[in-house]
Amino acid sequence: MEARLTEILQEKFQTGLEQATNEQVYYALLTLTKERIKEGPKNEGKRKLYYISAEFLIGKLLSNNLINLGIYDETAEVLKKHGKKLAEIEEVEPEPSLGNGGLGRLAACFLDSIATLGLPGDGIGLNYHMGLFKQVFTDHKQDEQKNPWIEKDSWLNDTGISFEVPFKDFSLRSHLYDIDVTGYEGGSNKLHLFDVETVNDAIVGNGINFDKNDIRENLTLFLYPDDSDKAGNLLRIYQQYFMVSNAAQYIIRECEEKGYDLRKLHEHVAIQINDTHPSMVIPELIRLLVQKQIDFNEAIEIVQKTCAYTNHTILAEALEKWPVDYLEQVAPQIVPIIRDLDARIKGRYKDPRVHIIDDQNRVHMAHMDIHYGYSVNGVAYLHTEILKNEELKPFYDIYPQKFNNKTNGITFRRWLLHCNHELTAWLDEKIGPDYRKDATKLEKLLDHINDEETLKSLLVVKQKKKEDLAAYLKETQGLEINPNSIFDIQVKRLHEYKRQQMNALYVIYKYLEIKSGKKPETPITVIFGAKAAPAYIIAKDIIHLILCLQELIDNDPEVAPYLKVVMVENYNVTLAEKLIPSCDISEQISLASKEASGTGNMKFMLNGAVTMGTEDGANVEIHQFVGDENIYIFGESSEQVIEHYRKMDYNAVDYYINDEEIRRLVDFIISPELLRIGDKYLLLELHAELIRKDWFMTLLDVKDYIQKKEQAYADYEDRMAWAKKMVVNIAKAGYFSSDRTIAEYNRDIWHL
Ligand code: GFP
Repeated sequence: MEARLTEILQEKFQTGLEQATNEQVYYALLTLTKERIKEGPKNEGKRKLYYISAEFLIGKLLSNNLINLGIYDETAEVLKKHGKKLAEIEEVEPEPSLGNGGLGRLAACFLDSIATLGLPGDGIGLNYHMGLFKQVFTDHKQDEQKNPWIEKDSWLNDTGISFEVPFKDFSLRSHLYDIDVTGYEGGSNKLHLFDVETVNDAIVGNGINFDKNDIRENLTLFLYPDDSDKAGNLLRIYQQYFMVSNAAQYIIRECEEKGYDLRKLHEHVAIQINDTHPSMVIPELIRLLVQKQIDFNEAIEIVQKTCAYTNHTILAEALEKWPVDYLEQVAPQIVPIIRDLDARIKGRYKDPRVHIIDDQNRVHMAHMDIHYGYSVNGVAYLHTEILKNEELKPFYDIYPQKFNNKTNGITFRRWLLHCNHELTAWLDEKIGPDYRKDATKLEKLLDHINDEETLKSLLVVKQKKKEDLAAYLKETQGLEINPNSIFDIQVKRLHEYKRQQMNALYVIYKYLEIKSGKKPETPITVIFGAKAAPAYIIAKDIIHLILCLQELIDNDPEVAPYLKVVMVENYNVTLAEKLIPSCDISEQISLASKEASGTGNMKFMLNGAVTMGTEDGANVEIHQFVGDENIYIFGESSEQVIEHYRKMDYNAVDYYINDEEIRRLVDFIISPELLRIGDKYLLLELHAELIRKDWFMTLLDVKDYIQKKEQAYADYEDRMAWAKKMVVNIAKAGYFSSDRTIAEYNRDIWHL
C-alpha cells in the first residue's frame, strides 16, 4: 500500500509522504481505500435486503474501512515510518451528519454487520446536506447552527443514477450518491443516499432557518426539520415520500436489470422499514407494480411478502400519524391506495384500534406496516413483550406469527477495535484474537477473573483511556477534567424519558452533600453529552440546568476539587468513540418501559463500564448476563410503571410536598445560586414542569437512584473488586454484537 499511497500523493498533490500535510494524506488514503473496496469482493445472493431508514449515523469512515479491509496496522506503520500519526489524520475527516440518535446508529452498525456476514444488503436513505445541526452553547443554552459536512472529495460516489419523483404540483429529479460499506475481512455493500438536483444550501440563513415551503431547494437540507407547524409537517412528508419513491424505483430497476420477474419480487427482495419514516414505501411499491401491469390485488400480496417493519419506540410522538389531507397535498397518487388498504382492514375488523385511517382522518403509518408487511419486530426482549401485550396487543391478537424480537446489537469493529486499541490489545493478549470474529469468545476472559495481574492491567488500560479523554476534551473543547476521578457518563439524545434531569438532581444532591462537609473519597466527574430537538423546550431547559450547574460547581472552590460536571458540546459519534472507552459508570436510567432497547448501554459494557440502570430495554438482558453483582439496578419495574399510567395515580406534586429531601433538590433549581447564573424563566419553567407534570416520573425513582449511586461510588473504592465487575461486563458483552442480531434477522426475517 505504501507504493500506491506515494503515487496518489504525487498525482494529486505533487508531494511525497514526508512533506505531505495531514489533509493531503487523508485525501490520498480516501482514494486508496476507495480503490481497494472497488477491487474487492461484493456480497451477492438470490434475495437482497434493502434497509430503508431516515437516518444512518455512520460516523467517520476512514479507520473503520482500514480495519475492515485488513490494512489498518500496515497503514499506521507506513505513516509512522514517515513521521505521521494515523490518529491525527483521522481528525481531518468530517463526520457525516446523517443521523440523530440510537435509531440511526443502529442502522449504521447493521450495515457493517450485514456486510461482514457476507449478506447482500444495502441501505437506502437521504443525503442531508446539513444533517441534524451543530450544537453550540451560548449563555448556558443550546444554540443550533448548520452543519454542512459534504466536501468535494468524500466517501460519496456520484452514481449518475436519477429518478423522477412525482408530487402533486410538480416533480423532482433525484440524484443518487453511494457510499461503500465494507465488511470486516469480507465483501462490500452500499449505502444509497438520494439527493435532489435542485437543492440549494445557500437558502439557509442564520442558525438553521430556511424557507420550509421551497421544497425544490430545501428537501434534502436537514434531517428532521422542525415539525411544530404545518409547513414542517408537509416538508417531512415530502422527504419521506421522496425517499421511498426513489427506493422503490431503484429496487424495481435493479430487479429488471437482473431479469427478475416482478411478480416474484419477494423472492429477490426484502425491504426492512426502519421505524415508521419509510412506511409509504408500501403504497408506493404497489403503485409502481400496478404501473408495470401487475394486478392490484397481486401487487398488494407481493408487497406484503416483501416488507418487514421494525418498531423502535412506544412513545406516541414517534408513531407517526399523517393527516390524509396532508398526504393529498404532497403525493395524492398514493392516497387512494392507502384508502383501499384501509377499507380492506375495516371490512375485516371492527376494532377501530387496528384501522389504518382513524376517525380524525389520520393515517397510522405503523398500522399500515403491520397489516401489509410480513414481520414486526421490537428491539429488545422487554420491548417486544410490551408491544405484544400492551402497545400493539390488538395486532398481536390478529397476527401472532408476525411478531418477533430482535435484541439490538453494536458493531465491535467500531466500538472496540477502532475506539479502544488498548483494550483490544489487552484482549488479544489475554484470550487471543478469536473474539474478533466470534464475539461470544469474550467469555474466555472469565478464566482470568481471579488473576491479579489481569485485573491490574485492565485498570491500567482504563486509566489510559481516561487520560486520553481528558487530553482530547482539553484540546478540542477547553474542558478540564481530572483523570483520577470517577467518570460517570450519560450520553444520548436529550429526552425527558431518558431522564437526564434525574442525573442533574443527583448532581445537586452531591453538591449539597459536599457543601455540608461530606466529601467523596475519590472525586467524581459527571459527564453529559446530548442534543435537544430544536423545538423541544423542556429538553433545552434541562441542558440549561446542567450548564448552570457546571458553572456553579466550577466556581465553588469548596466543591470543585471533589465534583465536576461537564456537558460536552455537539455530542456525536466521534465524541462517543472517545467518551465510551474512558467510562467507569454508564448511566442508563430511563423510566422503565420507555427505552425500547438502548445501544449505548452495550457499548459502555463492552468497554468495561458498569451500568447504573433501570430494568428497561436491553438493560434487562444485560442484568441477566452479568448478574446482580455487576450492575446497579434501581427504580420501579416496567409493570409498576405501566400500572401507574393505567391508574393515572402518579402525581409528582405529592412527592414534592410530602418528601422534604426531594423538595430540597427540586427547589435548588430555583435557588439564588442558580438564578444568578441562569435564565430565571427557563429554570422556573423546568421547576414547574417537574412538580406539575413530570411525565416520566423522575421523582418516583430519584431517591432509589441516589442510593444506588452512592453504593456504586463506595464500591469503586475497592479497585480489585471493581476490576472484576469490569471483566464480567466485557466477558458477557458478546451477545450484544450486531453480528448476532443480524444473523437472527437473516434467519427469521430476511432469508437472504
Ligand atoms: C431508538 C430507541 C432506543 C433503541 C434505538 C435503536 O433510539 O431505545 O435502542 O432506537 O433501536 F429509543 P434513540 O434514537 O431514542 O436513541
